[in-house]
Amino acid sequence: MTRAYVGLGANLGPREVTLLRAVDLLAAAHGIEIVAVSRLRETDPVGVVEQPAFLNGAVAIDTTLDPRALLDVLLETERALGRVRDERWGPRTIDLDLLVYGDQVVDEPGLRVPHPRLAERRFALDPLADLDPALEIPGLGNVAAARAALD
Ligand code: GSY
Repeated sequence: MTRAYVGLGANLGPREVTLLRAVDLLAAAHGIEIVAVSRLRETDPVGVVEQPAFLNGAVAIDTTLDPRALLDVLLETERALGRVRDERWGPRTIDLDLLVYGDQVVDEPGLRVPHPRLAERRFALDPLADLDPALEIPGLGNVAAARAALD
């Protein structure tokens, strides 16, 4: 069993309903147990700024799935909630990012863990701090230090 952390984001449609539905779908997935859900925060868009505000959060899970199988569940959950992958940095009904998977570092086509932009994303680090400020992110230090480095 591995403790992993998944980022939640949405900036189209009924954002909170969609994010909570995503948590329900993950809870129902084989090989995933929900450990805790962070606060959901309204955040300004990063990257393409001319788009609606996001609602962001994160969930801690315990999983028997390997990182690739977990990613497949996240992508399937996005599809079930109506995500269409068109514009890379554009608005989305739901975004599920595999942020951290235990102490593992994965660098494969289509799958990099820890998430390669985690260090620069306050909208991802703040929810992780809700869940476990002492969490060690491989290659980055703990969550509290990563947030302090952003200040
Ligand atoms: O995968 C990240 C999607 N995204 C976000 C987001 O989730 N929150 C904020 N605040 N800005 C973002 N820009 C992108 S792309």
